[in-house]
Amino acid sequence: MYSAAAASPPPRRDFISVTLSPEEAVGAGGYNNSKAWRRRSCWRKWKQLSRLQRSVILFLFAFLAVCGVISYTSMGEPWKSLTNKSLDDQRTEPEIPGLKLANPAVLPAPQKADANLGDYAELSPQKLPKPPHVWRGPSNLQIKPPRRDVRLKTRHDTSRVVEEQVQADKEEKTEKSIISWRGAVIEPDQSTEPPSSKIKEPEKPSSVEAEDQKEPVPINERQMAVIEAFRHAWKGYKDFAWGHDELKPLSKSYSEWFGLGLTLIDALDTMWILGLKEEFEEARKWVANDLVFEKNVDVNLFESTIRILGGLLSTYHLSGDSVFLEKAKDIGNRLMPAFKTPSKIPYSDVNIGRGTAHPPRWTSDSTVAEVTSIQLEFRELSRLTGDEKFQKAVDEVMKHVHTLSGKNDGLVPMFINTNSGQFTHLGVYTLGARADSYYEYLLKQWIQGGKKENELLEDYMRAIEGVKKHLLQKSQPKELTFVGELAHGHFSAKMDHLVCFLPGTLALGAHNGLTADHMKLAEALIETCYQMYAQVETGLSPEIVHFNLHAQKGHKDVEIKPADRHNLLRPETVESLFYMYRFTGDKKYQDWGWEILQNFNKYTRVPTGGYTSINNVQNPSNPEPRDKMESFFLGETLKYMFLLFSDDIDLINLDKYVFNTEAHPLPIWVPA
Ligand code: DMJ
Repeated sequence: MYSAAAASPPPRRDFISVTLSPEEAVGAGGYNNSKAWRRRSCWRKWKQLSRLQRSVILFLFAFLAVCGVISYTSMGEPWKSLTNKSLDDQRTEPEIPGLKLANPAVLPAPQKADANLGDYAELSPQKLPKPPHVWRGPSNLQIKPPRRDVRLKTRHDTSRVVEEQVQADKEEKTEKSIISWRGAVIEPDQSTEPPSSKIKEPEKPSSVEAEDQKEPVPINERQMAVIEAFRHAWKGYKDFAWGHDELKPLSKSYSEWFGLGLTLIDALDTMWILGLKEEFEEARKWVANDLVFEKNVDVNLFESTIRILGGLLSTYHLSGDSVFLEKAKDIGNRLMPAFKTPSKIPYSDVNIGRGTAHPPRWTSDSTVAEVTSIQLEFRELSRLTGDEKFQKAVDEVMKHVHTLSGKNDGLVPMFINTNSGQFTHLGVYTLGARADSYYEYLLKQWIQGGKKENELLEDYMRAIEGVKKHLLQKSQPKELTFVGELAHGHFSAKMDHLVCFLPGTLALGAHNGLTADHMKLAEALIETCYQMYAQVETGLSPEIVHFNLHAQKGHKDVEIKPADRHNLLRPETVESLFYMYRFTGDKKYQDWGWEILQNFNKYTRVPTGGYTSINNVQNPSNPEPRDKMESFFLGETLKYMFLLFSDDIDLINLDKYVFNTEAHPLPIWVPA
């Protein structure tokens, strides 16, 4: 209300009550005057009140103050976190450029699955089985936890609901901070904590949620061709190498590495995904009855973890059959002596019968990629068994490596000493052999744990910046972006085929909210990896290429040295093609993969069964078969081919599963 009195302040302002908008007050002679005047007026009014009236008002003020304090304590943390968030933004932005997160964690706990393996009909390539969990996967392993109010209405049993409620309340109480990388929110860290010291109830894989039981997407012709290729490979293995590590398809025999049926175990989940029920059943029987780890044999910790432990765990998740979990626990326990070293950096080799471990004969070093690429599997084993020791051992390795000096802008050397725990052979940096999956597992552990373990993300982002700074170059004449190597300050234009995991990993990171730059780099690198096939006479990549940095008449981008022209049926390019197709939908990636499959068929297929590595990708008339089918051809290469040709994003949904480095899908964790 505006009054004439306000226009020129009255001489006895004490007794006049007016309400002014600030503008009015300013227009009427100044806001400060008006404020002072109001203060005095209030004080006089207060004095005029009776004692009782004053007490009542004071009591009301006190009551409101108490309410205010209570509501501040419940609201305070989020506010504090938001403040920390912007501080963190300022602090970290210059150090890790380009990091932008979009999708925070999505993680439920697995529930019980009743695998009814006997239900499938006979399978033929024309008529594939329709197990919904094949096409959808046990997707409730990783579906977003419903909001708490909604959660109560789901079809869980009562005790589960109560457990969830208690857990949710616990989570709310323990929430500490929200950390931000350039404006994106990462939920508070829960999963980095090792599992509680007492043995918990084991987790179980889940049955399929009703809403996930959609009609399967029909298999297309290219997928049929993959199934045919798998069956051909499997025929060779079954006829000549059953229960042994690797098929020698030409000599119709086998080779042993660990003597643990490596190819069979590596191929289990591929058979499940391809819908090869009959083959799967037969292999399952072998696992149940003939797979024995009580053997006086030295195994490589890394290889047996990614192929055997990883293969058993993923097959357990897909099938729900506890025989695979039992075997996984057995091998997991037998590998643990590797961690008994002065530095807790594990030895490379373990005798799984004797329970002893040792480094290779010539050194006390372990390979960096090996000790840092066993984490997804051991962490999952802890989650499933409730036994913290597995996760504790591998987390300790990551934490230690995180703190080590000797890195070059996030790039790691290739060796680490098991006594001192320090990097050795400093100054050599590669994304290829001996370092490759270190980078892959930084990102994938972060995803597995629900995007909360910030040290992993920090190391990953830093490393990719290191790659950009030190290892990226363009070739001539096609200007292909490639990842070279650095040795004591000297750049080498050498790139292993192994490095072709990188485009897929970068794309996966971008899909999980990291910077779009990573996707751009992924697109450039997958083109390069494809050219490593396309520019070669057989259309198959050699093990290693050297890129031309300067244009020379009659020279392509890719040069191959005689010692490097073999092809081991490796998966990395097909793996990255799969990620690229999933995330972009660009059919050229499928077409490139299709070309590669045809060339495998043309140059590596052995008529009597199986596929073979070759010695010379440059000689189409005689590629020189090596007489060996590596287990990863069935475990990885054909699996990624099949997934690449599929248009069903729920066929191993990448928001629910993370692939280990041997292509075994493991669930992304969800808070219980
Ligand atoms: C596989 O055992 C794994 O992919 C590993 O990470 C690298 N080498 C082979 C495949 O090339």
